[in-house]
Amino acid sequence: MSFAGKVTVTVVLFAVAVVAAVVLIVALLGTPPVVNFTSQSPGAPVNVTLQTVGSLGSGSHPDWVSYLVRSPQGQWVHTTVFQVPQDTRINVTIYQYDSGSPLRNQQLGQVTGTYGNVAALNGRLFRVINSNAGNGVAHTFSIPQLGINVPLYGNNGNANLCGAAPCTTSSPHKVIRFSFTTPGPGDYRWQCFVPCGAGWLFGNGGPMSTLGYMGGFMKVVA
Ligand SMILES: [Cu+2]
Repeated sequence: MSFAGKVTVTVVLFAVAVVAAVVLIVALLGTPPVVNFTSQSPGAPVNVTLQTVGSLGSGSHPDWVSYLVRSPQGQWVHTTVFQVPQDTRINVTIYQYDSGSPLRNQQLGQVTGTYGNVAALNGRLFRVINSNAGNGVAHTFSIPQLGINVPLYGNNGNANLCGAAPCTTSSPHKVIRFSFTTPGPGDYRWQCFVPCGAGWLFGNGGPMSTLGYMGGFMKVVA
């Protein structure tokens, strides 16, 4: 190869490496947006509404399972990062649109860390879901640092389930409600503990390990 040829190959390879590095950095920095619930009147309970969907239906991973957060203005936002005030009662409502399956770890079928260690499923209080019966568990809402775990009962997998978010209540769904009090300021990791990343090693890759899908942060501020 001529000297000019070697220089050309070197320059081209260097350019490819630079582009790859930039793409990687952008991907790593690309955190989902924050939905802010802190502008409400101080001390008043904060209502946080989420939904879970079996396939997001848009974006770079349309077939991934995902959570969404509804903004105080009523817009569904594809994110798993939300901000709430400290020492405040948080009333969580989750619209669950996905099917379920038996849990690998039955302990995740238990409600912990909420007011009274209970949650409501379609208005009925429950402390535990036996995921080996009925439709199983679709996802969990869990904040390990605060001892919070709530299993989300599945919909019948044979039903005509919503396949593109934001889903509306015209699709089969479950409504899960529970409350807890926020601690002091900090970023609290929350996630689903059902290995629901279909097609990934043991179900734990893809949406299970990507911010904005099956896990995120509850940002607690003063
Ligand atoms: Cu999940």
